[in-house]
Amino acid sequence: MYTDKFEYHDYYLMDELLTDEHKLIRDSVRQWVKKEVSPIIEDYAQKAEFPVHLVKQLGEIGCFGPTIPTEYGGGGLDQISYGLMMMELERCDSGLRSTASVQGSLVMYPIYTYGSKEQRRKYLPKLASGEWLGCFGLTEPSHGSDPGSMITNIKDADDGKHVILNGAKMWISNAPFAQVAVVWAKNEAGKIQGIIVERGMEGFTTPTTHGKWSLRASATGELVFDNVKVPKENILPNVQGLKGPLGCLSSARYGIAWGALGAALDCYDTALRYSKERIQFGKPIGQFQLTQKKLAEMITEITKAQLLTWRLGVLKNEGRATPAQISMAKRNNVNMAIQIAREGRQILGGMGITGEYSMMRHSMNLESVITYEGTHDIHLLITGQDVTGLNAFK
Ligand code: TGC
Ligand code: FAD
Repeated sequence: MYTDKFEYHDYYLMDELLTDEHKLIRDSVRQWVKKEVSPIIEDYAQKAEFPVHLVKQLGEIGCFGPTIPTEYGGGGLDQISYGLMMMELERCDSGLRSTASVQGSLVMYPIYTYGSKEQRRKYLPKLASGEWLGCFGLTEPSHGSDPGSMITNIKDADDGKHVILNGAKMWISNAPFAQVAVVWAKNEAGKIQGIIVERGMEGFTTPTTHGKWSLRASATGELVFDNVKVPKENILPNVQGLKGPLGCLSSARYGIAWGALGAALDCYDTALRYSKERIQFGKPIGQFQLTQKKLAEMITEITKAQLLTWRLGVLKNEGRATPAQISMAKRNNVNMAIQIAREGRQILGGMGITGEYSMMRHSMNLESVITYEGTHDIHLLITGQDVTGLNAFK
């Protein structure tokens, strides 16, 4: 069974940049992960099962919507607190962080930011507590990197009090267990709008996606809408256009930048410890220069990413982080983590491919993380557009 011996690595004394409250939040999530999740996560991943019992606990420890104001059940915390939480969850498993970042950034955030007072009151407290789980439907079978071309649509129904929703979303985290879906669809004028769809509405189904080699402890599914009659009051009133879902992605991608740091730290910590314990040719493998090169490069990349991410958090707290800055951090950190997982697995030799260690699970999970919320190349093109002023997408 995988055991959690994790020790934090802080080469540039970044803890000095955190407040006592930040450290308390980080340490309490770490303790919860160590006690409740680390002992079971490998088993759930091996069985490709979603540990649904953790949803309520994630709510109880404040991981759902930590930056949402307390009057709606959120934590009222700053962006660095949110980031630190995502880092601790993902150092255990990217799927665990996915559950929390979808709920907070992709479901609660749009309801809070674009929703009416009634929508906020109805949904946010239940989502914050984990009583309800939510999902976010943007990607479609034929429209992934280019969500603006979506075909899912809403049409006014006869009585004017409802819309009829048709279409399908694919690759949706949390979908099979979600009570609530924030879905993006085009209205009759061709404008993208957000609409809250509830489980139980006739014509709405959420088939599970099977056969994943990645994010096996996270539930993924489709959202299928076959003439679903949805009350008009479920439309998010305060946004139209692609900037609605992309605004949510800015929040979630920011959380992923922190999350990827967690996965990288866990892989580095595991590889470092193993390199000091494993003896070959009469000495610890950590004494060989080639192993030291790997470890030295890992901690260098982690340290650079820690600084990048912390600065992004400060800018986000000040309301100054741009979508392109967030793209840079998401892209850099996930790529950094995937390289470290791969190098780290090599340090573990054959043991690295087993569930005795978290390395291979991180490695496989990060293949999804480097793809969702905008692929590695899409984020590169966002940076390219930002620095040149020239748009590669159009
Ligand atoms: P474009 O014309 O560039 O932009 C349309 C409008 O949106 C604005 N905008 C943003 N607003 C807020 N935040 C951002 N990050 C924004 N990026 C752009 C933009 O200013 C414009 O506003 P306006 O007022 O002029 O209308 O749009 P485009 O169609 O050319 O697309 C650009 C592109 C390719 C960058 C974008 O579509 C994109 O990011 N594609 C990647 C798709 C993606 O990330 N999908 C993620 C699906 S959700 C998911 O994966 C969840 S996984 C969750 C988990 O398990 O953790
Ligand atoms: P495509 O868009 O078909 O891209 C295929 C390849 O083409 C990629 O390498 C891409 O970089 C490249 N490409 C595309 N356009 C260009 C271009 N202009 N220039 C250069 N290269 C390009 N979506 C949701 O809405 N909600 C969720 O909760 C969610 N959860 C997910 C969970 C998992 C496990 C996974 C794997 C995906 C999830 N997604 C979710 C979907 C995810 O956001 C998409 O997979 C992602 O945006 C890429 O879309 P695609 O898979 O259709 O790939």
